[in-house]
Amino acid sequence: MHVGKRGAFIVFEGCDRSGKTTQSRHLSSVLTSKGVDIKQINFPDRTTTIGGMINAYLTNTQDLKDEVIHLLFSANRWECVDSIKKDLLAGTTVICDRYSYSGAAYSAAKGVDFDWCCAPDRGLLEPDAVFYLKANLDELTSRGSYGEERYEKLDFQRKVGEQFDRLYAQRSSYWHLLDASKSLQELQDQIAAVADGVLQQAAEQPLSTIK
Ligand code: FDM
Repeated sequence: MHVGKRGAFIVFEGCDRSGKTTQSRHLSSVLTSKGVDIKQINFPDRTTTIGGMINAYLTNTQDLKDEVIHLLFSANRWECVDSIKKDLLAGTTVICDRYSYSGAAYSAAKGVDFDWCCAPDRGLLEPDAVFYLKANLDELTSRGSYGEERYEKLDFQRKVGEQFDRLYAQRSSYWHLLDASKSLQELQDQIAAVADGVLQQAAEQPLSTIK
């Protein structure tokens, strides 16, 4: 049996272009430089068979019913649950770019029932902390136009933002709201300050699952 302290499960969420990828990579390198064992992952994981189906959908080469793609996104997380758990129990901190909450926010933004959207992810590992980069959509578009993928449209991103706000309101105890319009440096400092406490707390707590 492993007797050391477990790693923390840290998730970054937010609309497209809110800076999640930049900030999650930066946190990984800051913690690595402090000697923390880190694994960086992201969802969707497009490298698996299910991930390939998701990629075909996102790049508009295949159409799927809203419910079908929703369940594929969830299955893509379920296929990774054992490896995430193994890493955490071995003491590795897992930093994840998008997770279950993107699943609910993007599908609910299309009009799929919110509770139905949350149901398939019950039982997945619950993060110790979620950094929610809340974007002012008008400011984000000034960073350049959206790309070519299916969801990269301003009106849709607004609806996704409303769903993220709803998720945040229900989970504010472990979600950390960040203003994505702040400078990279300000955000990095804010995240690093919270992360230290998250790692310490996680080490003392058992893993929990999404209810
Ligand atoms: N996305 C991502 C979903 O719609 N559901 C999910 O469960 C996840 C994890 O996929 F538009 C959407 C969010 C985004 C797209 O994400 C691809 P990246 O981060 O741009 O690869």
